Amino acid sequence: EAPSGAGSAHKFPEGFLWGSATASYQVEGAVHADGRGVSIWDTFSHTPGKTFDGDTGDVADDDYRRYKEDVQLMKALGLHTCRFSIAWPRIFPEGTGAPNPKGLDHYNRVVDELLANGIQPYATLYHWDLPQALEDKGGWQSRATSEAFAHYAGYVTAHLSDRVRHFMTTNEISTFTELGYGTGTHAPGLKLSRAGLAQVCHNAVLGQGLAVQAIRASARPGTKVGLAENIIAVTPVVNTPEHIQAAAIAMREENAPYMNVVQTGEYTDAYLKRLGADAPKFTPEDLKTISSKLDFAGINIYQPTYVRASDSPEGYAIVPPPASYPHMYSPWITIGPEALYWAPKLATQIWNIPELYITENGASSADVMTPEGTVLDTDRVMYLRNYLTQLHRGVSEGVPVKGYFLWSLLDNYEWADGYEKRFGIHYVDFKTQKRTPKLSAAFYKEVIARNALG
Ligand code: PNW
Repeated sequence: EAPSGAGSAHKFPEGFLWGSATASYQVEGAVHADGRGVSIWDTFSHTPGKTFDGDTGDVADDDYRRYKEDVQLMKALGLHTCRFSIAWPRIFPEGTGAPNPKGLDHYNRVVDELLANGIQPYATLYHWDLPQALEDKGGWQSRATSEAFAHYAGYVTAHLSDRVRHFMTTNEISTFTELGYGTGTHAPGLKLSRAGLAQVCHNAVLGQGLAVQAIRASARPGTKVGLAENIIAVTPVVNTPEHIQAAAIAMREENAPYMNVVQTGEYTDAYLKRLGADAPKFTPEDLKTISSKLDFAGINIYQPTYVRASDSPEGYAIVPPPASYPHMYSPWITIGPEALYWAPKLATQIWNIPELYITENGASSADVMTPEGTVLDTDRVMYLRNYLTQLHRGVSEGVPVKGYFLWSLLDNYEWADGYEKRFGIHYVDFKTQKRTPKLSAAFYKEVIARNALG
């Protein structure tokens, strides 16, 4: 008799979508192919001292040329869906003006290849590769970029929405604004004043809203529009009503200029008060545009932010992790599986979201290839198993999560961390471009096959 412990534990609902996620600049390479324009990440990564070891996305996973092989990796896993991003500078090399048909052709081929293999494409329109020509005119500091983004979004969706039925406008507005224009650790590497950064955030959420409107105007009827946002995943320190209530307040306030304004059309009083004279300049019309109705929302969740009730005017306090708190290979990925229970639950309740996706979840590991040619990433498997268990807990309580996209299919260009931090469930030898499934790929394949964790 087989030992117990395996079986149908933690079954997900029928039709739950299992996917993987990638982004154009992190996997494509081929930065000069077929008329692609320069993006801010080309400029930034080629600026000495900005990225780990001077790493750039010039070659990355060479997925621009190897996409068929990568679709076969997805098929072998049994994926139902895949999230990928479209490089704006391939479509409009200068950001605006004349489109580049060869750029669009590439994504036509990718979409056709996915569909031919039974994989539903979910496309992100902006995963941080802003055309450099727009940055030269102020980038997200300028409202002209918000308008150019909407135009690009309408153009792409007009051409792909006969086959791509789900689009995400932006990926992680909070990350690309704060790191790109605040700390300067991501492209374009600016350190603006508090007021300057607040205006960048405003222009980015405005661009998101304008893009939603442009997509509604030009895409095939029934095309679903959402976004993928790295919300602060507030998690009550103790599961008692007072701390859960504090986490709900924190969900609004901590995400005030990002997901909260997108969902509600209002900047919170606390946010405006905190910024005072540095608050962004906006009109009531802007707020209506920013909160244009979405069909679904995506949240990227890697780590928890612990919250407790407090006597402060806000009614909550953030609890920072002590130095001993465990994390994955990237120090910022502190391990808190219950974030994948609380964040979807609170987000869907507070913002009344009808359809939610986990558009990214995953982790870096200090992966090494064994002499036998495998990668035994038991830490990533541990991480995924525990986070998915908490996701399951929410789904079985009725939290409307429709699908999960694991970051990432492949080791890839991890922005300022270059190739040092690997997030893939397939190992990539960056000298030969050989892909090898890690232990985590075998784990994920089993989860998908059983639609369950056990
Ligand atoms: C996300 N942080 O980025 C992105 O959407 C991906 O492109 C990226 O590869 C993935 O997560 C893993 O990092 C983030 O410092 C980058 O908090 C940095 C942070 C969060 C998200």
